[in-house]
Amino acid sequence: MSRLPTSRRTFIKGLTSSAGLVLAGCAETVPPTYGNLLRMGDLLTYKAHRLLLPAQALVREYDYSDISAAAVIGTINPGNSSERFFDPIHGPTYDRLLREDFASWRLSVEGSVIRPGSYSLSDLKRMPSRTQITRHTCEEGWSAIAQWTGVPLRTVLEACGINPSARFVEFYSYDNRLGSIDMLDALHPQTILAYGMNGRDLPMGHGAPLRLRLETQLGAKSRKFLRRIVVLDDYDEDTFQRVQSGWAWYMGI
Ligand SMILES: Nc1nc2c(c(=O)[nH]1)N[C@H]1C(S)=C(S)[C@@H](COP(=O)(O)O)O[C@H]1N2
Ligand SMILES: [Mo]
Repeated sequence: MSRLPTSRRTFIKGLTSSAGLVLAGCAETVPPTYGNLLRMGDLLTYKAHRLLLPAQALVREYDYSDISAAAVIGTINPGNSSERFFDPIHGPTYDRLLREDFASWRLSVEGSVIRPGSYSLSDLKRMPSRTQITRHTCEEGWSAIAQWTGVPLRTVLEACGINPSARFVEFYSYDNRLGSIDMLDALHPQTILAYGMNGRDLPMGHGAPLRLRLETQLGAKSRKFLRRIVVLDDYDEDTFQRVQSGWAWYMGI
């Protein structure tokens, strides 16, 4: 057998060691929304991304001097009943938690995991953290650079022990928004559950007490005001459609 050039060999070796586990779980070349005519855009962007990008390529990180004021968009206060995505059940809970500085707030992690559990903010802050300065790109046409600090989602998922059959992660917020991502993005090193922004606690408008930072996709996928994470073996189109029909599921950038 002919020898591969060194760079090629290293690349393949890297793939089998670090990303092998991830690829084994997600050997899909079509997104889970495949077959739905309204979701044709998902197929194109998903296929292009998954074929062109190495599985765990990092997005660009910036310097302190690049930090800009990030615009607050979407829900600003989930506890305010005049917000567009106000949730009649979880909105009032958020209002109470906000007034007590999130002391009794817990993130629940459930679904296809060996040890479902709930985590306080200090539990999450005790885990290894990651700080990154990245560009947030909103599908509405603006972008901003900010510094985010949090715990890698991967660390939390490993603490709960995801089942080998797990393929998606769903995020529930205190406003009426829901989002899901696949395991490849969930285990990406820059996918973090952020509790800090620009060196301070995450401000309310930007998603206090905890938000997702999903750097590989458009801003809308970085869900704010998290309360619950559910690990899924199968894609749950029904839940997704009910909450937000008309949007692309895969928003890779
Ligand atoms: N729960 C929740 N998450 C959300 C939103 C929202 O309204 N509710 N808006 C999304 C959109 S469209 C964008 S662009 C970003 C905005 O984040 P920012 O307010 O920190 O700039 O949050 C995303 N996450
Ligand atoms: Mo957005």
